[in-house]
Amino acid sequence: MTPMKFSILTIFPDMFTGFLEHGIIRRAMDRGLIDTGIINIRDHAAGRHRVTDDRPYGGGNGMVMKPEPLAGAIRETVNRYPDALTIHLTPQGRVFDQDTARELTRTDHIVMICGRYEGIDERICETLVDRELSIGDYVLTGGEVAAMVVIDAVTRLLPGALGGDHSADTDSFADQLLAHAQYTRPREFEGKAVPDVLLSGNHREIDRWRTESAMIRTFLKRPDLLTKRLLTDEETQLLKKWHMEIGRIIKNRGTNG
Ligand code: 9D3
Repeated sequence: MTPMKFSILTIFPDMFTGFLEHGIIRRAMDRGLIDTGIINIRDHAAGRHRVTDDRPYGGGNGMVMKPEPLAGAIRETVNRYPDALTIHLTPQGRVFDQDTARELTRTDHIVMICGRYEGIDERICETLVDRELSIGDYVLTGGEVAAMVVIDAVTRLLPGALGGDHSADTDSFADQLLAHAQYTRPREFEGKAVPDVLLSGNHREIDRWRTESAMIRTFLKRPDLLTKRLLTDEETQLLKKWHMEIGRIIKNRGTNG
């Protein structure tokens, strides 16, 4: 299989070296699941100083990325790979989520444009960009970290990226719940023991405990995730069990008002 390709356009190529050299991303590169190309936008800038930014028309604070170097960098990449999807990382984009990550795994080649300063000249957005993505409602200093987030989330979904059987991970239903609590050795740490059921070897009981742990944690920490999601029979049974237990607590205590 030919690797999924990410071409990254940036004025800070060194920001990506550490990211690409470690862990699952490194392994996905070594295994030929992904390929990355870092294109320095400055290499497409003209003049002795290779300037990539300029003052905004109309005045105001900050600088804007000039269109010519961006157009040069984008066109060089897209001419070579005409089917590439061009994504601009920008606070104006639709917010990237797990569904988008799953969708992007079906793309052969993504060109990522990382802006700096106040952003890029609008004419680039209008003519050379297929899609805009944000990674959330907070202010970053540029698109590079956002590009790494997208590459990270997409790469780990590619078959073979995680090693072992992580097919459950591609199940959209599974990742709408928080993970269950996790423990490793030692059996007792600073006076706190690992739940007995996890040492019992009873895998049906362990699975039930993990489902309940995941449900409780999601209900307490991210109830918004639960209300959006359909429930399995087992999950419905757990909610009914809590509902009954809570009902008993309320009935036995009365009110304080
Ligand atoms: C304070 C500057 N803002 C004025 C309204 C605009 C602005 C310009 C450029 C804010 C942030 C940035 C740099 N951010 C990105 O390039 C970026 C980003 C982000 O800031 N948040 C979430 N996702 C992304 S993707 C790219």
